[in-house]
Amino acid sequence: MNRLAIITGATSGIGKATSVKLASLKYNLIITGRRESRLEELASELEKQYSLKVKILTFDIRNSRQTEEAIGSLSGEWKDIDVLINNAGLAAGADTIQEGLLSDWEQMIDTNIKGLLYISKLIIPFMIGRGKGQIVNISSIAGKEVYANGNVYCATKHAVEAITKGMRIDLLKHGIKVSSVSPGMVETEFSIVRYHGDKTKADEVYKGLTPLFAQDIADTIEFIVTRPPHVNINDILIMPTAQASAVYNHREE
Ligand code: NDP
Ligand code: 8X3
Repeated sequence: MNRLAIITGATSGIGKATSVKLASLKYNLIITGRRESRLEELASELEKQYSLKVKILTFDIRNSRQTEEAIGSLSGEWKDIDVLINNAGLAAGADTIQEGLLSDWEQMIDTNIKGLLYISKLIIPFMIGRGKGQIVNISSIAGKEVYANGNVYCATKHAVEAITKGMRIDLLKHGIKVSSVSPGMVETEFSIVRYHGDKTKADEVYKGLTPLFAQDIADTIEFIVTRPPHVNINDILIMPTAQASAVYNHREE
């Protein structure tokens, strides 16, 4: 029987690449995000290519009611979720603490922390009921270091680190594995979103170096979910070769 994974933020970047990777591993999928047409397109591609079942759930993860309705709509075998990939997230803005916008802060806190908690709280009971499951939280180098103008984004990813550790402790007796993946720079829509659609600023982030690609993180997730039952990968910190820390990069002129 196929395993089942739910991936948040599957419309783009790491979530989309992970959906394709898990489809290639013969998982049935529940893919989520706000951009429905992208979810529909991905679902139909994956169903065609891998002959598996894909369900799409379109909702804003910042909204607890929408999240409850979406997960509440799952019935029968769609509740038998083996793997939850908590990926939906963003950085909004790159301003000093004194110049940052409240709206950016709220968006990051509501998505990266509260959204991750809302969906986890709804999925964990299914896993406890089955006495097994695996949660992979997408954190960041920003969950381990704080860099200039990273303030609130870094705080949200530090929170993801603490939540991951807390989940691992509380879910220990239920046989549920909990991991995190903490990437450095990955070229996705992340920087376009961070700079509110300014493509020129976004391109500057990756100028003169080869960043990670979404596929690299999907490969890392593949490693995590294919370990044998007695092995849990707690955390993987993965960077481009041209990045040594949140602040040290090597750029070719
Ligand atoms: P993308 O912008 O390419 O993808 C972000 C995904 O999150 C989209 O599918 C988006 O879907 C979803 N999302 C954002 N807000 C919401 C919301 N309110 N409700 C539902 N879904 C939402 O960025 P990445 O793939 O790079 O980011 C994925 C994760 O990786 C994030 O948690 C990010 O913090 C983390 N990360 C990224 C790094 C990078 O350098 N790119 C490095 C380290 C960590 P939609 O807009 O359709 O709702
Ligand atoms: C995204 C990577 O370096 O912008 O989490 O914090 S970074």
